[in-house]
Order: sequence, then structure tokens, then C-alpha cells
Amino acid sequence: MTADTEAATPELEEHFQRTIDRDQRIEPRDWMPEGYRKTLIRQVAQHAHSEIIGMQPEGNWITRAPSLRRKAILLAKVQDEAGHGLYLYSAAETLGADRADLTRKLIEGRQKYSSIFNYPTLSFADVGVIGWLVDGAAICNQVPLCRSSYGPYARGMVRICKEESFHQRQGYELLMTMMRRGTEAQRRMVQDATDRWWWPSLMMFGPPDHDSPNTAQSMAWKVKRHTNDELRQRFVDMTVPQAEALGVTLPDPELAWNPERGHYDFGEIDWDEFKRVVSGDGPCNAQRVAQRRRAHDDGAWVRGAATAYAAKHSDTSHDHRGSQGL
Ligand code: FAQ
Repeated sequence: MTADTEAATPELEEHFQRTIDRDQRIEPRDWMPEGYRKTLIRQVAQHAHSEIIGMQPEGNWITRAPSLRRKAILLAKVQDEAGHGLYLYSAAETLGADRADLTRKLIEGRQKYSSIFNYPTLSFADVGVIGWLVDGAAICNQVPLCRSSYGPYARGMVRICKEESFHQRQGYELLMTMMRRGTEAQRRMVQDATDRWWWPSLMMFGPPDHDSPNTAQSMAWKVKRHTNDELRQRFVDMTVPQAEALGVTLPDPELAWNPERGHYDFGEIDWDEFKRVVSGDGPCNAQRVAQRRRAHDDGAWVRGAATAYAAKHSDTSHDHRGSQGL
């Protein structure tokens, strides 16, 4: 029986709880409650799927970027997202998940990915706004995950966050260029993209705390360090001054500084829209999943060739060493 399947005993449970209480990390070799393993696989897999599906909206603009420089930047960013997906699938594997099984669940619609990637990218300004708002929200949500109690997830998040903050700055720089040095039409494109992405970005943080079934347990296990509403508020507070500096209006007439709370108040999020998008009925859900399924099918020969090569290599590696006199 390996450590991960070992039956619970009071000693193992106490050791797990003590590790959490002391803010130390749970590692793959450690005993952990089945619920802890399950919720981590759920969250990490959803996160990995989001990074991979998240390549599509911006990938849409690689062939139509307005200059070689912008194209190179965008290519690099989309490649970074692929890398994030791979770190996260590896982290899920340390919990006993099987990557092929996770991919199957994604393309069969049995596992979620972030609602945000079900919206279309209608102009090149969307590339800038995704960097500014979507990566901005991702950073707000993910920096605290660098202190998540599960070691491989927390360590993966450190590198991911460094790259996400670079992405956020490239998006903001692109928008600044369009606003300060662009034409009137380009400024209108930035405002239009901001109008379309603002509310979906707020939804990225998940349902409100009173309607978030997983938060209490995930906070107790220190998988999550803040609630969905706390992080959403932090994002709003951080973003309003950035919008002012950029010269765009955030599409919320109720957005106002509240000196008593020391935070910005903001309007009600359309939670019906959120539920529709999460349950598969957003503007681009069908297209995103179909594209992922197509890419998976098209890649079958690569996986087959890699598996055949690995099998051949392991059969003959002894002979190779022999023939090279090693
Ligand atoms: N979309 O009880 P809670 C990125 C689900 S990466 C879809 O509050 P939890 C990088 C939730 O899974 C973006 N589903 O759940 C990038 C749960 O479903 P389940 C992804 C959502 O886990 C940038 C149910 O609702 N980031 O952007 C959403 O405690 C640019 C109830 O919710 C992460 O995954 C949603 N927005 O809190 C890439 C970060 N929100 O499984 C390309 C890690 C909630 O019970 C371009 N994840 N749900 O059926 C987390 O921090 C958490 O999982 C939350 C949700 C905060 C997302």
C-alpha cells in the first residue's frame, strides 16, 4: 500500500492537520485525506484546462497581428500559456490523476475551465485587454496560490505568476500605445474591448462567497488563501486607477470609491450569465471545446510516435550502450 492510498489513522490525520496548522507543505509522498486530494485535482485540472483553452482567444490574432513585433510578443505569450498548462497537469499527476484522463474529461465536457475563455476576441484591442484585465485578474487570484498548502501546486504557481505579470504588463503597454499614439478609431476599439471584458473578468473569481460551495473547506485546508469576493474586491481596487491612467471608462455606473469601506463599490454581477457560460451555453463554448478536440485528434500520431519511440528506446537502450562501449 503506498502513502497515497494508506487508510486514515488518527496519527496520520493528526500529522496532516499539524502540517497545515504550521503552514508547512503537504508533499506527494504524504498521507492526505481523500477530500483534499479530490479538491486539489478538481482545482488544478480546471486551472490546467483554462491555460490550454485560454490559448485560443488570443491565438485567433497571431496571423493578423499588426506588426512583426506584436506577432512575436503574442506568439511568446500564447506559448507561455501552454507551458503553464503543462506544469499544472504535472502537478495534478503528483496527486495520482492521469493526464490523458483529464484531457478526455475536458473534451467530453465533464470538467470545467474558466468561464472567461468562452467570449470572442473581436479586435486586436482584445489582445491588450486580455493581458490587462484577464491576466490581471489571474494574477490577483494566483499570487496567493503560491502559498497554497500543496507543495507542487504552490511551487508551480511561483513561475506561472512571474510570467502572468509579464503578460499583464505587455497588455497594458499595448493599450497605452493605442490610447496615446493611436487614432480615434483605435481608442474606440480599446473602449469597446474594455466594455466587453470587464464583467466577464469579475466573474473569473467565481461565485459570490455565500454561493461558493468549495471555499470554506479549501480555506480550512489552505488550498485557497482568500475567498472569491475578497480577491474580486482586490482586483477592482487595483484596476480602477489603471483605467483612469489609460483613459478608458469601466462600464459600471455604480463604481465609486467608498471611504468608509476603503474600497470601491461596484454594481451587481449578472450571475445568471455566469451560470449559463459555466454550464456550456456561453458565446464560444462549443467552438472552444470542438477546437480542443480537433487539436487532440490531430495530435494522435505524435503521441503514437512518441510512445513507439519510447518503447523501442527502452528495449534497445542496453544494446546502444553496449555498441558505444559505455
Ligand atoms: N469559470 O465553490 P467555488 C488564466 C466553478 S487561468 C468556470 O467558488 P472554487 C491564465 C468551480 O470550479 C484562469 N467555473 O469553487 C490565462 C466550482 O465547480 P465544481 C483559471 C468556475 O474552486 C490568462 C463551482 O464553480 N484560474 O486566466 C469559475 O473554490 C490569459 C463553484 O465555485 C484558475 O483556475 C469560473 N470563473 O473557486 C490564460 C485559478 N469559478 O468543480 C490565457 C485556480 C468557479 O464544484 C490567457 N482556481 N467555477 O463543479 C481557483 O482559484 C478556484 O478554483 C476558483 C473557484 C476561484 C476559480
